[in-house]
Amino acid sequence: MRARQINWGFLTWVALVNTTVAATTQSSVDPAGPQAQHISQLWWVMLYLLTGVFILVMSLLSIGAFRRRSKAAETSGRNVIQTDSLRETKMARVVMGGVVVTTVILFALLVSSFIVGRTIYSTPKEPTVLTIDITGHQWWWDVRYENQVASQIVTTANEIHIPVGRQVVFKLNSADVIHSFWVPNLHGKTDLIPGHPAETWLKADRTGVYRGQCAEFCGHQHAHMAFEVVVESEEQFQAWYESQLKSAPAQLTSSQSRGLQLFLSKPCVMCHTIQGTDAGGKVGPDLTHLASRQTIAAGALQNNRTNLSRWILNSQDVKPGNHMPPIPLNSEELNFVLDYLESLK
Ligand code: HEC
Ligand SMILES: [Cu+2]
Repeated sequence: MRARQINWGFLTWVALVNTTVAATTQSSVDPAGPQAQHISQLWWVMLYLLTGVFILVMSLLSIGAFRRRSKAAETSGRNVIQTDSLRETKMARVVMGGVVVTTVILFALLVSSFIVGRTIYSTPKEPTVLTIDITGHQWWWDVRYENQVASQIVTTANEIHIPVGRQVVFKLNSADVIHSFWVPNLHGKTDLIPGHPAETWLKADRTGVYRGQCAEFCGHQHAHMAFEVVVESEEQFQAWYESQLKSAPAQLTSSQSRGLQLFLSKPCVMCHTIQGTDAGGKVGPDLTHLASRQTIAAGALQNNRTNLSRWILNSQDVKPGNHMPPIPLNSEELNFVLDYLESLK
């Protein structure tokens, strides 16, 4: 009775969590782009085929186990030698048949997985109009939209916006160890290897928010190295891009400007960039549009005031081992800094 109650509680919890994060999906079998479509088709083919093989093998095994017992009872005392040689030729045929069928099935799967691999990692078909540079860091993602004009480059972190139906090229690199870029709804994995730039492309067929994550163990906080791909209409994407190009607001309330002064006088300035201010650090994520992002610390926390203050006071509590040290601030200072960070829309 007790166990059952706990289970119901657990199920309710799962249901609640699922409804709160329903807007974001992460699933390889719910494809939202051509490459993920190929991968999920291959997955279903394998599932159906191998389920068939499993059922067949299990049925034959049960028949064999059952038959053997009755046959043994039947043949006891008769001409055992003749029955044995007959049975042997029969067995040899069955085994040969099994080997042939297995080889054919495995070969078919090998060929189809090879074809899918070639197709999804093929060179882009359309001329490239949007290229995004992704740099993996322990344990967050630096995101930079390429542009020939320096003032048109957008830099952000852990949240990638792309327009629906357009091919997007990703250039992947790592600042430290090997990471892997994986958005299951959109594409397979591509590794980020330090000093060895990789390139891949994808295209999303429908709008939505698709969760991605690092898929190569990269140290202590590997599990907290997630990101979101926001697929939106062309207009929404353009509007987002325009807003990301802007520098941090210059018109500040008095508490916000106290916050900025604190940010610039504390170690924060050494590690973070805020466009339009003197902060130009490159160790941590660009904070120019921090308040426009859904999550902080690579998906570890929802982006709200409570979580921001938890993070700033002691990020080591939230994400032990991450590369941001705890910064001592009294509660008045913390409030100023939070007021300022919340203005970075
Ligand atoms: C030694 C470098 C360093 C210092 C100093 C530092 N940070 Fe960070 N900060 C980081 C790194 C690295 C991350 C990413 C951590 C992660 O997600 O693993 C980060 C993440 C953040 C984030 C979350 C950003 C996001 O989009 O996920 C905020 C907000 C932030 N820092 C604010 C501050 C503030 C405010 C200060 C000063 C009080 C500060 N940081 C001082 C390195 C630093
Ligand atoms: Cu990782």
